[in-house]
Amino acid sequence: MKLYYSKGACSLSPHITACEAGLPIELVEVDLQSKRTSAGEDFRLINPNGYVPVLMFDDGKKLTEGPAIVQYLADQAPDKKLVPPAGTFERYQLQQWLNFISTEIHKGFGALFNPAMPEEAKQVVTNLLASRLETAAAHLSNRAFLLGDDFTVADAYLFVTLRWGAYVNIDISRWPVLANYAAKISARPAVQKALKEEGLA
Ligand SMILES: N[C@@H](CCC(=O)N[C@@H](CS)C(=O)NCC(=O)O)C(=O)O
Repeated sequence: MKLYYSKGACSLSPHITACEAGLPIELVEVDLQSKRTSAGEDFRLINPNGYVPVLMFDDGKKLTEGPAIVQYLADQAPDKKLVPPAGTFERYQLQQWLNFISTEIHKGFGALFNPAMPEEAKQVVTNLLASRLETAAAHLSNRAFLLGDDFTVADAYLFVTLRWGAYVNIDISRWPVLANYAAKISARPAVQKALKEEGLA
């Protein structure tokens, strides 16, 4: 399996998941500006949308969209309990969080990274994003991880988005709960492995 990724981007979430699951994956770096892989391939032939992550299987099948990829990877190592079993209510709660992170947090940050976004619009997005981070902080105020006592792929994803605060002037330390949560996740050996492999630790 190959994971097409870009340093520190949302593809870090499936990368962390693969490390947590102990699954061997080949990493292929993508330059998101030029849309070329490190091997010089045209990345748009791999994902016409031009974005990471992409999980490519040895038989040529592909999976895109982070929330789908992390669930696929986690399901390959059920003993690691990175996702609740399919069909349980907890699995839908996991999907609720993956969707919330994707649409309310990830895409909020994404807009702030966009150099074409006018300053006034950035302020609107920043305020909305802060209210969504407030929701996550309130939820985490009385539990260790999003689903309770156990780390799941939703935590890997939220952690990745929280790292972006520093780049777009959203100071996560404003929410001590989130800062402590991110520090705890960052210290996990599998997370450190993924960060090192992307040259981020
Ligand atoms: N809907 C996709 C969005 C992925 C996405 O936003 N990827 C960003 C990096 S975090 C990207 O590659 N952006 C480059 C581009 O869109 O040109 C998913 O959830 O996986």
